[in-house]
Formats: sequence, structure tokens, C-alpha cells
Amino acid sequence: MKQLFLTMTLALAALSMQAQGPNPNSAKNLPLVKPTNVWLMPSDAELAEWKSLNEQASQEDADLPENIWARYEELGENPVLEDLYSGKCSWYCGGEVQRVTASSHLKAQGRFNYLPKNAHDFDHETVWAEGAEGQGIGEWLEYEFAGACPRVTGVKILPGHVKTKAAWEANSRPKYIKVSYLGKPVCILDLQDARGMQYFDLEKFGPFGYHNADKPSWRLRFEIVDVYPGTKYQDTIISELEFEGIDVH
Ligand SMILES: [Ca+2]
Repeated sequence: MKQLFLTMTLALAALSMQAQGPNPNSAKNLPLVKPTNVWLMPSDAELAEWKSLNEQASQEDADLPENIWARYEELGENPVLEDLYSGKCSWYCGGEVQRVTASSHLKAQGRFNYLPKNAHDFDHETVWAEGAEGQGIGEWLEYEFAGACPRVTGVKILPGHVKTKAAWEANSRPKYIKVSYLGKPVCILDLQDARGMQYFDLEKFGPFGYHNADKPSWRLRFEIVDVYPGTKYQDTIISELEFEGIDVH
């Protein structure tokens, strides 16, 4: 009887583990953090229209008719475009990233390169792609900050190749990203499979950094733990990974 009970208990435990699915943080017991906000990209047609108007508006002698200007402003109100291109106040008014490095990157193809710095150039069309075999599990991006840099409390990520819907679907997107501060794992970001800017509030794990010129430089590392597979390519891509924080204004 005792043995039957034990067998049943084990069977139930196995069932419950199956129901929960793979747990990326079971090994390290790290907290899983969901995005507090997800802002979707405009449609491809709206993006193309915005890009064309943006190029016209950036000309030195730009003189757009009022209705065209209004349309440009309307398209620019998409939260992702506004965040990247409006030049509004943010942590970057005082914050600065000194260097972006990665464990690997895909080699350039034609006029396109996939360097780590592309993940932090405030351009949704340029991307970092890991260059390892397969889907890049274990590959990472690392950001270096000066001791004096304002402190970081949040991360904004545009996962996947967001330039077009087709490119986004064709390539892999990060699903779980492990965040490490000063070489120590902090948490795992639980990304949605959404073509948009995903904001993660990490205040309770930080703030990260010092905002003190007497302190040394410091780093945040973002490691791919799992992915949403692309339909055509295995390469895992991040279009942007930026920061929010304090000690500014
Ligand atoms: Ca970029």
C-alpha cells in the first residue's frame, strides 16, 4: 500500500512537471520578469510612409504642406517611433553606454552588418544577430557603463528583426533573456513573441550602477536562454536594447 502511494505520488509529480513545461530558471532559481509594457510597431505600410516623410522632413529646406506634416506627426505618435526618434527627454539626457560587445555576431552580408553596436544605435532597422551555430542559446550582448553614469532601473527591448513583418517572422526572436550585473545573474526576462518595444522594470533588482565618478566602470550582460524560432533562419536577432533609469534631470 505504501509503495502504491509512493508510485502515485511520483506519477502525479511527473504530471505536474509536464504541465508546467520547461522552466528556464529552474537551474539558477532566478525570478522571471514579464514586460510591464509592450508597444507594437506600426504596420509595414505605415512604417514605409513614415520613413519617406521622415526623410523629407529631415531635408534642410523641408517645406511640407500642412496636411502632410500632420500625417507625419500622426504616424510618429506610434510609441516605438516616438521613443526612438522624437528626441524627447529620457535617461539618455544624462545616461550613456560606453561600449556594446557580444559573444559573437553574424558576418556581414552585402551592405548589411550585424554588429553588437546595432542593438544600441536608436535605429529600428539595424540589428545584432548572434553568429553561433543553431539558435544562439547561451550567446550574449554586454553593455559597459562608466562609474559616473546615471543608474539604470529598466530595460527596453525590440526583439527580432523588426524592420519588416517578413524579416521578423523569418528570423528567431529571444524568448528568455538572462540579465547579469557585475557578472552575477539577476533575473530572466520573459519576452512576448510580439513585434514591438517591450519594457521591463528592474527597479527592485537595482538600481544598477553608481552615479559616482570615483567608482569603476560596470557591465550588464543579456544572455539568450531560449528563443521563438524563425520560419526561415535560426539566427536570433535583437533590433534594439536600451535603458531607463534615474539620476537624470
Ligand atoms: Ca538598431
